[in-house]
Amino acid sequence: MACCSTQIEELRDKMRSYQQWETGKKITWCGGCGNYSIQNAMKRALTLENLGRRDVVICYDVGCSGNGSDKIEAYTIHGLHGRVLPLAAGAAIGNRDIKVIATAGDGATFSEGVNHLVHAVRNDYPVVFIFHNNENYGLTTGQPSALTKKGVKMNSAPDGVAFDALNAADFVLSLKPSFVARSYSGDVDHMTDIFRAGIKHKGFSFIEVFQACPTYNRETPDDWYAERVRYVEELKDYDETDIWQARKLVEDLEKDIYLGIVYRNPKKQNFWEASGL
Ligand SMILES: Cc1ncc(C[n+]2csc(CCOP(=O)(O)OP(=O)(O)O)c2C)c(N)n1
Repeated sequence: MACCSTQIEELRDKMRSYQQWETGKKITWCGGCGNYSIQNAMKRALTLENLGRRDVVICYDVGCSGNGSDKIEAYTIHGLHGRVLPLAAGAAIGNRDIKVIATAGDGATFSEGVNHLVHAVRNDYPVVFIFHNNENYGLTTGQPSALTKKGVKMNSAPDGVAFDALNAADFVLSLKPSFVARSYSGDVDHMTDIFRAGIKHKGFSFIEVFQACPTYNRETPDDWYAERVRYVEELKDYDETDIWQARKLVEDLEKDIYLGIVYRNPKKQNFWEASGL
């Protein structure tokens, strides 16, 4: 009985600490949008890592993902489109005692802000980057991004996208990062685990979340992902410190889409170590 009541008390504590993130603000995301579960997984990961709302700064880019900025009770900054990474790096460098999380969509990250991504990886800033890949510019109603698949018909590309899509994880791996992981908005438990691993990492954690966008990206809805996602843990002999294995693993974006920690380089010096500051 004593054991039971302790467990219930612990559960209540967890719930109270989970509720600290709630703002009660009106949600503006579409029904079925992956942002609900991504934001929930983020709250769960923070709670399970025993981080409170005054222990984190969450930096939001402009976009549907950015509209999460007032739906979480914490220090949040809603910055300019494509500029979330320098904003987050500044916050992290300005206060070593605070955990910094950045979120942005694929439009912001691979067009307006791709330059910032390159330097965030190179400098290994202590920032957890939750990259929302819904394969389009969602907030402005479905223009193709550099990650929209070739041939897909979008609102401003009615005949289909003419160019090959970039592969986000492979691009980042080519920059010699310290941490690359992938998850999917339909799997909250998996996202929670991956976000927790990213929070624990000392340098720049690049986390790609494949995100359902039922309104504007009808090509890859939840069902499409559900049939294709696989887990790195299922692979025998996978070596997450081998960058060439990692690049091979992330190549396929059509058939077997692997989720998990794809690459980790424990030897890379983070921003503080390399700069000696
Ligand atoms: C410099 C700049 N360019 C364009 C815009 C217009 N704009 C606002 S949100 C948005 C789309 C964002 O798409 P994405 O970054 O993929 O995020 P999502 O909405 O899909 O989450 C655009 C183009 C802007 N606000 N600032």
